[in-house]
Amino acid sequence: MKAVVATELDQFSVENVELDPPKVGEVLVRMKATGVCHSDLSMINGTIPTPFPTVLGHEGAGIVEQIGEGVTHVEAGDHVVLSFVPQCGECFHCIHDEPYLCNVAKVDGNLLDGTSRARMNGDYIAVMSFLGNMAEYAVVPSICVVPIEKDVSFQAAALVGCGITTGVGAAIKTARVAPGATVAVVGCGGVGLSVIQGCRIAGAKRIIAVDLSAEKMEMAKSFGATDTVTPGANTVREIMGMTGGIGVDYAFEVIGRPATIETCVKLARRGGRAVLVGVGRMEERFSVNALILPLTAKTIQGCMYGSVNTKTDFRMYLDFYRRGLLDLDGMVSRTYSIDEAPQAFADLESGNNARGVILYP
Ligand code: CND
Ligand code: ZN
Repeated sequence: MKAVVATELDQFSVENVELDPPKVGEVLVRMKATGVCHSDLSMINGTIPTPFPTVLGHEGAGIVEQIGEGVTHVEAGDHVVLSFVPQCGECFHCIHDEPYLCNVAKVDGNLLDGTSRARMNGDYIAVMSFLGNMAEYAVVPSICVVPIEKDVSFQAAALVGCGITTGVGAAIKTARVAPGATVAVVGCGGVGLSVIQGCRIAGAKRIIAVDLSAEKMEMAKSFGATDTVTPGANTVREIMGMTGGIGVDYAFEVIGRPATIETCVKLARRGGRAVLVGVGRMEERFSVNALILPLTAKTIQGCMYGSVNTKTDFRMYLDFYRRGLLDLDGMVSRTYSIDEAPQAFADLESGNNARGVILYP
């Protein structure tokens, strides 16, 4: 089968990869749609460390082709969304209502038993986040597979696998944005635009979008932003001015850069919150002076996967979509064949798309 593989640092290509059949507790999924997220690019460029080669892909939807022994919650023919975090239901975090932090297995490019099902040129290779679903098929842990109803398109469902769940969840689950709140969203790619939609759903009164791209800020408005600010030396002053010198209740950083993280900490009002969604490099540091957090009672909060409970939230977001609360169709700017993956990544890097999605026949 064809798969998009990060072969070495800064290199990726469409490769021929073979898959072993699913073992106990695993599922073979025929992919129908895979979203191209910045985290895929971050695996290629080393922002998120990974062994090479790695089959990319962590946002997608497809059809169950075959189930391994012991799998009972799905069967062949079911439509599913994949989760890039397994949810075991038994570890410390799962039983303490933090399933997005489930630590049933190490994220080392293998499946839960510490081995891979994917082979390239005869050698076993890694897969991204237990999935590696930027491929025609994927063998994944059954606890990463969530069945959905068959009435939604695969390209809409795919976004629920990462961007939508992370972004909307950052607003309504992680930060719990209150009705009437004022928010800033710094970085309006696929995830940031989803944060904007989450803030709109939560009833935020003012949603200030900040992105280098004017096109992205136009998109931001169509998803619910009430104001836009072009980033520059005066971003903080400008937004302070717009909020009567107070700052915003919640400032979401959705890029993963120290400078924009520091901006978000400054933008949060006294008692407000900076929510860090973007994933930066391990070597990078941001700085906050030692006086400011206690005296202003600000909170800096990390957001992992929109604090998702995949068992309930994937279907909740699809329900929001059916009811017209959440725009998924407008998030898909362009679709690609798997052979066009290099173009999809080029468009991600140049910021052309809200989301690009790879479709399979
Ligand atoms: P994408 O590349 O689509 O968007 C990034 C946006 O940031 C683009 O619109 C850029 O124009 C904009 N941008 C870049 N630099 C600046 C700047 N200095 N000032 C203002 N705007 C800027 O990325 P994405 O939306 O797919 O992903 C965004 C981040 O979220 C990325 O770091 C990704 O790894 C992370 C993420 C986190 C999680 C999680 O669970 N926390 C899950 N998925 C993705
Ligand atoms: Zn992602």
